[in-house]
Amino acid sequence: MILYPQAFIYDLDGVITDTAEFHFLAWKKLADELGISIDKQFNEQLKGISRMESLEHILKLNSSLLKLTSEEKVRLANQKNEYYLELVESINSSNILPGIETLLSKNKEQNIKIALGSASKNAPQVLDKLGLTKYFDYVVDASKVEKGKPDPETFTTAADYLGIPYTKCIGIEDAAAGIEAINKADMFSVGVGAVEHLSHADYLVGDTSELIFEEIVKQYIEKSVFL
Ligand code: B16
Ligand code: MG
Repeated sequence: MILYPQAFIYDLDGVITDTAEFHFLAWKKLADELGISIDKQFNEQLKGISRMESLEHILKLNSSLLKLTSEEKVRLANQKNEYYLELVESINSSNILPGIETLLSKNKEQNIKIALGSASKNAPQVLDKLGLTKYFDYVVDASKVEKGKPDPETFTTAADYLGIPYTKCIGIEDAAAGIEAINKADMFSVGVGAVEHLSHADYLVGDTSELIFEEIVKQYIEKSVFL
């Protein structure tokens, strides 16, 4: 029997909108203040992981900072979030990445459920600013899970809420940790980005404008048939 997908679960940063750039700029500002230099290559490992885990990765670059107390670490993470919120303050629907609203409309048209699977505590707020909340049947953000990506919990929590088997879900991600989470959840993974980071995706596109509903479903069905 050919399986037709029943839910699409979207990552937020780097898939729906490019706030990934704002996360980078906010971390860079904090890192500069700590005398640590980070670049975009380093930033790839921060994509999709939680705020505190990202901070720990940055602090590892200067061993003298690893002994900071947990209170000091929380203060630094809050500071980064303030920088981030200043940057996202001005976003609106013009910041939706190409192809995304068409794909969401197609999902609705085909009665496919839509969920968000984001590691960001700011996800509901960002979705609102973009004017996209109306499309989503469920939103999973960092407050709803115990284990972040690459653990599958973000994606399985969304599917469980929607009552849809994992094999009938398609997850879309721009981060290596996110693709790993989708694969571990036994869902079909769609990667957006470069093959050097996302070679483990079931289907890979270069950017969001290439996220064509019919093509994603075709790739999903082909994989299901060969299972
Ligand atoms: P916040 P996603 C992730 O969002 C970002 O990719 C990652 O860089 C960020 O550290 C994480 O959210 C936490 O974000 O500080 O806003 O809670 O890609 O899973 O949508
Ligand atoms: Mg992302």
